[in-house]
This record gives sequence, C-alpha cells and structure tokens, in this order.
Amino acid sequence: MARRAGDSTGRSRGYSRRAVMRGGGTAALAALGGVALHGQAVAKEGPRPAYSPAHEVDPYVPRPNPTQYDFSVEATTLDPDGQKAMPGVTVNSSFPGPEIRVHEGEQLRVLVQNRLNGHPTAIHWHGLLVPAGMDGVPDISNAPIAPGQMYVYEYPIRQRGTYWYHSHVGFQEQVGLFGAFVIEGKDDPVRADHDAVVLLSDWLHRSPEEVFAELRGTSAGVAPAATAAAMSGMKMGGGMAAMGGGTDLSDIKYPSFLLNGSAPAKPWTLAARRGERNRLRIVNAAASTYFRVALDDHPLEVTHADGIAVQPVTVYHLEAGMAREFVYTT
Ligand SMILES: [Cu+2]
Repeated sequence: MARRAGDSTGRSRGYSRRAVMRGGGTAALAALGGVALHGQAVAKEGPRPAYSPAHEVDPYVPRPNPTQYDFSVEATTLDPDGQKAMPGVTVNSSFPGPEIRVHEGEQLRVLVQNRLNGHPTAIHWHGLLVPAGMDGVPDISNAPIAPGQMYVYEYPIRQRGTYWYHSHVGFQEQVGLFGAFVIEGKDDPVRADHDAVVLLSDWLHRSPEEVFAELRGTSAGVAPAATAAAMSGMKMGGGMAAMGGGTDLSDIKYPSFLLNGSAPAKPWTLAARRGERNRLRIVNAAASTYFRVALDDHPLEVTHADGIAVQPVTVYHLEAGMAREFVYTT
C-alpha cells in the first residue's frame, strides 16, 4: 500500500546522496591508489569490478559495547479499538513496537529474532543513513530473516532527529510492526518540558492482503470522494477527538485511526500544564492514510521535518503524508 510511496521518498533521498558521496570517494581513492602503487602518474583506466571495498564510503566497523536492543518478532492478536480481535505482528509483544532512543555518534545494535511461524521478516530503519546491508529491504539490501533466525542490525548513528522503523515484508507494518526511532543531538537548541512521540496509524478489521487484492482488482473504478480530515482536535491532557472511519484518498476504508496504538475510545494522552513547552515528535506510520494534525486552536511551531531542522514556522494544522515525520513545539 502506501508504505511503498513512503519508502521511495525516504530512501531515494538517502540513495542519491550516497551515490554522490560514493562517486567522490571512489575517485579520490583511485587517484591515491595510483600514486602509491606505481609511484608515478595515476594508473591507467582499466576495467573496474562491479563492486569493490573502495566503493563503500561508510564501511561497517563493529565497535565494542554498542547500545543494544533485542527485538523478538512474534505473531499475536491485537484489538486496539476494542471492536474486533485481529491477527497482528509485534515486537516484544508491544504495539506499537518499543521506542528506540539513541544519541548521535553512538553505535546501535539491534538483534532481531524472527519468531513468526513460516513467515520471513525484515526491519527497515526509515530515513536513517545506514550501510546498505543494514537497510532491511528484502532481496535488495539483504535476504529476509527466515523464521527461527536472527539478524544483527548494527550501524553507527550519524544523524539526529525523529524517525521510525517498520517491517518491510508483506503487510506486517499494517498489522503492528512499527515503532519510533529518536536520535538526540548533542547540542539540541530546543528546550521542552515534555518530549513525546506521537505515532499515527490506521487499523483494519480485515486482512490487508484481501484489501490489497481488492484495490488491484478495481483499479478502473472511480475514486470515492476523499475525506481528508481524518484527524483533528488532538487535545493535550484530554485525549483526542473522535476520528471517524472513512475512505481516504487511497481508497481504503479504515474503521479506526490510532494514536500511539490507541483508538479514540481509550486515547493516548499527555498531561501538560499551561505555559509548558511540549515537544511532539509526530510520525505518520500509517500504511495508507494522510493525517491532518491539529491541537485545537493551539499554535504549533514546526521545528523539524523528516529529521531535518527547518526554519521554524507556526501553523494551526498540518497535513502529514505517509511516512512523514514532523516535530512540533507548542
Ligand atoms: Cu519506510
């Protein structure tokens, strides 16, 4: 579903930048190699292997005592809106998955054990600059993790900001396998009394495979009128206003929309006092929903978008597409 659109956004940025860096690095290394090996002018251009270590600009170098997370991927039953128990896939029985919170400059290791029965898995670190073999995209960056197997994701944290992770296999993301990934910077200028992640997602009462098959089979149909305002009126301390189900721009009728895994009937809340500054790290972790985020009539100062600090801008609501991340301070 829209996870693909989201991924192409996140990854293409990384790829293009990496490609640029790689090109420069390779040229420099080739020039140095020519001088060192031949003691004269740069070596003649010859056939170059499709891949050599010189092409790797950020090689994987294990370090002792990395920050470690243990992820156990399991099949489970989830009923986040209290309306229907559905098959889910979770990390450590947690929905959403455990929050990863690290510091810029650290080395991170995540041991991912696949305890699913008969299904592979893989975890993609959305928006993170990781070595190719750690990117978690099955059959592109590495093989999927087979049932009963463990994969060790390990990489240096070379950036800061709010990101997220999700399964990159089948519809595991839609049914629960996603979580927040926060990287704290060394000299963060934003001071806040509260710092909270808000993961927005959509929830089905049917199998996503079935929905996807329907979408593909009815592609010639006329798109229903969009009801874009899926969410509005998130209230500090008072939970969020009801978010009605409906068909969005992506033609999927979702019965529930969730905020940190909770439906409006039993909402996630954040208690805050008047005058406090609250940092909300908002991630659209939905498979196929655009969210309009507002906090009653509170002004929201957007400080970061997709992990990057931006010229702060004050808004009263903002539309968040799939896989987008914004940081607000209010
Ligand atoms: Cu992604």
